Amino acid sequence: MTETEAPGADALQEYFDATIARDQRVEPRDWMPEGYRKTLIRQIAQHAHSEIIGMQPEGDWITRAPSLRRKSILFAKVQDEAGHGLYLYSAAETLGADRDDLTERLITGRQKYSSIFNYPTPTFADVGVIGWFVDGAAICNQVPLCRSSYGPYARAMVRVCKEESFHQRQGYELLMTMMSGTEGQRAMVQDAVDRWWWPSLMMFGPPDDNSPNSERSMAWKIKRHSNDELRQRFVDMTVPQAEHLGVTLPDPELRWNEERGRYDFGTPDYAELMRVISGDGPCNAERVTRRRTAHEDGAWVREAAAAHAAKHTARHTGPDRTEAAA
Ligand code: BYC
Repeated sequence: MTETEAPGADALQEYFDATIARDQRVEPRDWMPEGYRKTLIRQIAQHAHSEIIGMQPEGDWITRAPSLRRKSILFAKVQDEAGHGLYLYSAAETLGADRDDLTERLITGRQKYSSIFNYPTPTFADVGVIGWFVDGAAICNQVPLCRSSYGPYARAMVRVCKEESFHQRQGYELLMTMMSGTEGQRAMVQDAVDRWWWPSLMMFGPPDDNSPNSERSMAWKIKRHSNDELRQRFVDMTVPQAEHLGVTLPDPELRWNEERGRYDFGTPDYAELMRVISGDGPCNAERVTRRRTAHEDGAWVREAAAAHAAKHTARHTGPDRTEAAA
């Protein structure tokens, strides 16, 4: 190929394949196959929506936190999740997605978000268990995404994971405090553990033999490990933490497998996962309605910001300012 000649489709594909094979990053201005772009937009948008909808179950406890310390910790945690959503929407924009369009798809039920946020949070122990299980699962799933092949997504994950680790410890510390409290508090923790364990295992997605996107996403190195492998890592990490805390995980099949050097565990109810993903979970309607209302109520802020930006642009790009002043 001469310097002036534009590379053909085969050469572009070859360059892309070599970038993936060498474990290098694909960047926004690089050529990429349309399927790769679409898969990334799908996953990143779902991930962003999960962070934003994920503010609701815990956010419900901000006004009812039992002390000023717990309130300020929870406030900061929920605010971090908003930040994660914003980095991720920005990463999706680098692929040509439009943020308004993504929001529209979320509030009209055309794009997914994580199943886990469709479960209720009836007690303050849920805040602790979400930090421990849900942020713990997020760490297992997202640390490998720091090595995802798409640069902006991988880089966003670095900070997100640091914050999720902090959130997980926050949740665990809250539960340790409750477990050293009254009988009633200990029962509240065990009840929250019983309710969140199986939905947390479902966060990792359907089993590998029923995961239509995994093979392609792993070949492109968007995903680095399969759903089942990450679920297993989460179980292996969490069982000793449960023992230390003094709670029982609600799975009679859970036991150490000497041969595998890993825990055996029961099968999550994947029919329930599919029901929740398709919109029929305990809180799906409530979560989406609340997000839609917040979006509509915020219309005046977007209009004001757009009017301000237009005024600013006109001031700096309008007719010569010395002429205008004359
Ligand atoms: N919930 O072929 P599969 C957080 C969908 S927020 C809903 O295995 P893939 C936090 C899947 O999208 C963290 N949908 O798909 C925030 C696909 O549907 P489509 C959220 C699910 O993409 C606040 C279909 O089922 N984390 O940490 O290869 C407070 C078939 O699945 C779910 C992320 O978003 C589910 N659980 O793998 C605290 C991580 N599972 O699009 C914490 C990034 C599957 O084909 N995402 N589906 O119609 C991923 O790693 C992957 O997208 C998944 C699924 C592992 C989730």
